[in-house]
This record gives sequence, structure tokens and C-alpha cells, in this order.
Amino acid sequence: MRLPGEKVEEARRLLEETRFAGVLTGAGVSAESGVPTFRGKDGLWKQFRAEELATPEAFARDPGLVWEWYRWRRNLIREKEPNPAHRALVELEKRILERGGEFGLITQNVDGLHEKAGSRRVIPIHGNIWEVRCADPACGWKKVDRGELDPLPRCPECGGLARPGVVWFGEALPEEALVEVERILRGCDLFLVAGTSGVVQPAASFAWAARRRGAKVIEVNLVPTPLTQAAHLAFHGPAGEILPRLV
Ligand code: BJW
Ligand code: ZN
Repeated sequence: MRLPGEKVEEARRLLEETRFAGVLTGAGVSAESGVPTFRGKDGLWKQFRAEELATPEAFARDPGLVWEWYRWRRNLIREKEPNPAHRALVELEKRILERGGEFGLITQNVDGLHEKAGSRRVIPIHGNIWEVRCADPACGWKKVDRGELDPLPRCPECGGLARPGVVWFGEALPEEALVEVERILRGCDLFLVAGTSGVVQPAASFAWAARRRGAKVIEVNLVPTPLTQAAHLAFHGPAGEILPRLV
């Protein structure tokens, strides 16, 4: 793929000089590993959109249906491997930490592929698809289980329904993740956004917040998004090709 050489040089220079880089990734970064994205035509499961399944209301109405979607996705993701986009972010982290800089990778992805690739400072803001927890927050039971689950998994502590350990629409993001995000947005001098459609809040506002506080913003996506407006430099193409070229 051809990329404008001047822009590539400029991005490389920013990545080489940064003292504190923040990164935000979305489903597009895992697309080349074979994990379906949420929006666009491959984002559909049966006739449903993510907005109709990833909600507490959907789970309350039909937990079996919601679990069927998650079991399908867990089976699809289980054997998937990180791709060159994940590996480029591992390399970027390594280089920045080696020269005494700071790094934080905020991900909306629940697939665990950044961790599998070897990224160490990962902040999963939408949870983890391998975590199963009690649907009753007062009970608090949870565990990580990568295995095949029952159609309607139950909590071994209280016998109530279990649910996936992810963040649905209308739910708050984990407090400790938000604290870390705030630290990154406040401190970073470079913010790299890759493979997200930039429509789900609050993640969609992170690039703007970083820019307001003086960070340079780089976007990598197949297509322009609402976040392209926030970017000083935008690259359009597959993250698995572009990120290795920039890092
Ligand atoms: C490639 C590529 C390649 C493809 N290379 N690129 C303010 C305004 C309006 C609404 C709200 C607001 N604040 C909150 C809301 C409501 C809501 C929201 O944002 N709704 C909008 C849809 C309007 N947000 C929330 O409810 C959030 N909670 C919240 O704000 O709580 C407040 C609160 C406080 C206190 C108490 C209570 C509440 C929670 C949002 C949770 C989102 N959850 C999901 C599901 C996670 C679990 C699961 O996986 O099942 O997260 S939804 C889904 O969307 C998932 C994703 O992480 C998220 C983002 O999607 P992403 O990653 O951007 O993927 P896609 O598919 O959209 O895009 C892929 C992109 O990649 C595309 O652009 C492609 O072009 C690109 N691409 N291949 C490069 N090879
Ligand atoms: Zn329980």
C-alpha cells in the first residue's frame, strides 16, 4: 500500500520523540486477526446490531440470546492470534519504555489480543470477554474462564444468572480504568487512535481531550471517521500494514 512519504516521516518523528504516548484501539485493530468488528456489514450477528445485544435491558429480556451471541464470539476469538498491528504496538511500548518514557494502551477490545501479543500497560475499558461474573453486583462472584460455557451460565455462589464481564451500553466503565485513562489524557504528548469508529462514548472523546491538553493526535483507520477531525495526521488503510510502517 502506498502512503504519503512526508506524512509517514512526520509520524515517525513524533513517535521517536514522544516522552509519553497514549494509544486508543478499537475493533479494527483485531480485524486482521479475523475478529469481526461491531459496525459495518460484518458487524451483524443474525439480524441484530451490537446496540441491541450489548445492553442490560437485552440481557434482562432474553439472557439466553445474549449469551448465545457471547458464546459464538468466544468460540470465534479463542484461537485467534495477534496480528502485525498488535505487534507494532508492543514494539512501540518497548522502545518508549527503554528510553525512559511513559506509555499507556487504552483498548475498547475485549478479546485480550494486546495482552497475548505482549503489551504490558493495557487498560481494557470495556472489560474482558473471558471473564464471567455474577449478574448481581451485590454478590460479586467472578472468574476468568476461557472454556466452553453452558447456554445459561449460573453463579456458583448465589445460584443467580452469570453474565459476561464486559461493559454494556448504559453501564459505567471500570473506575480504576477511568483513573488511568485520565492520567494518560492529562500527561501524554502524543495520542495514537487506531481502528475505532469513534462513535461510542466516552472513548470517542479521548482524542479530543488529549488534543485540548496539547497532545499531537495520529489516527489510523481504513476510512475517515468523526475522529479524523481531531487528528493532526490521519492514515487511511489497514492497521496491520500502517502501524508497522510508522513504528
Ligand atoms: C479498521 C480495520 C483495519 C476495520 N485497519 N481500521 C454521550 C453522547 C451520546 C451517547 C452517550 C454519551 N455518553 C454515553 C453515551 C451512551 C453510550 C454511547 O456511546 N452510545 C453511542 C452509540 C451513541 N455509551 C455508554 O453507554 C458507555 N457508558 C457510559 O458512558 O456510562 C456512563 C455512566 C456513568 C455512570 C453510571 C452509568 C453510566 C458504555 C459503552 C460500552 C460499549 N460496549 C461495547 C460492547 C462491549 C462488550 C462486547 O464486546 O460485547 O463496546 S459496544 C461496542 O462498541 C464495543 C466496542 O468496544 C465499542 C466501540 O466499537 P469500535 O471498537 O469502534 O468498533 P467498530 O466496529 O465501531 O469500528 C471499527 C473501526 O475499525 C471502523 O472505523 C473501521 O473502519 C475500522 N477498521 N478494519 C484499520 N484492518
Ligand atoms: Zn452470585
